[in-house]
Amino acid sequence: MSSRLSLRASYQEGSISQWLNEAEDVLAVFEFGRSPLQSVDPRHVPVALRQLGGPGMVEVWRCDGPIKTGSWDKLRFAQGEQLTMGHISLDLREASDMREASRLAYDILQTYLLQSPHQWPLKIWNYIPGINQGSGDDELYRQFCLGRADAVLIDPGDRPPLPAATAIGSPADEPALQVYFLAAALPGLDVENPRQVSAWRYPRQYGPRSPLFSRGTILRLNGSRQFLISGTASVVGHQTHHENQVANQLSESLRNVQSLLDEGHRLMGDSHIHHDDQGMFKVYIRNADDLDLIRHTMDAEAPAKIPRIYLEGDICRENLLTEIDGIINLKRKRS
Ligand code: 3EB
Repeated sequence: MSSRLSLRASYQEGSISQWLNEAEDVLAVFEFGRSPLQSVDPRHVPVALRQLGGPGMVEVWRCDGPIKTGSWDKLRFAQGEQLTMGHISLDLREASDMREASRLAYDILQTYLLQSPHQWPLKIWNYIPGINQGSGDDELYRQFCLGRADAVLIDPGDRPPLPAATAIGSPADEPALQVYFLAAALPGLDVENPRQVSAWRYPRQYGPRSPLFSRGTILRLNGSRQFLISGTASVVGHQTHHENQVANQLSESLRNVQSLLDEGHRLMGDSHIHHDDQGMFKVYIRNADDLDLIRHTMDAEAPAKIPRIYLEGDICRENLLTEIDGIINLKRKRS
């Protein structure tokens, strides 16, 4: 049986207008190195992080159509038959602080989802200007987590499915907090990483409110399965490993990704599925000078067939130098 992927995500050359105008199944086109405030179409998502090394690629998401687009409060969306992409960018010059902006973004996101046919976020990407500015609990990342927790209504006795997530710092002079997501009619299968403490259970030392995300979710549609991997760093247990050693941090992150994929297989009970075929990685790098070392490590240790791009971005803990996220398409082996 050949199952068609529900989300067809790839890195492509070519201009955004070409992708927006010449293909009918485009759910989103992500452009790097441009302010999110400059979106020209609901399907166009400019991301402030600069792409490092190599030809400028755009990220294209395609799915079964027809694709309907629109806006809802400050959110813009594109809705296919089974999947929705939505994005919000809030001008921080108009907000009192990061906590408030984050709460507002998540309020809008949740209110939108409640009335959407695709109510369940599978993964949320957060790009936060100056993420490490401020010290202790004033750090903008911690303030962002507070605002997110203010908005996200979770009964402490409950264990609702949490979306996967990425939270990365954009340039400090970028005016907009950006949140974008992929959502579907049913929740994904949550996967936690046995090597890592679940982020929502992090101890107090990392901030007043824990980050609310799962380590990964598996999207199951049309017989296809896709693993949406959260931002994965050199965190074992809850602690940063390999401080100041960028290549070792990336190796540890890749071990975490592998462990997460193994756990996903275990949960699905699918011994006949292998996963190194297709997908994409995004590698986030704090210091652009580390690009060569990072690239070398990826070439040596990550599956060669999976395309990757490198983005300049700060990681949510000052002592983390790199992080990786991605989408892995789980393919059935012929039996
Ligand atoms: C970590 O393991 C790294 O706050 O949404 C990764 C993915 C991280 C998502 C988030 C944070 C977030 O804690 C940081």
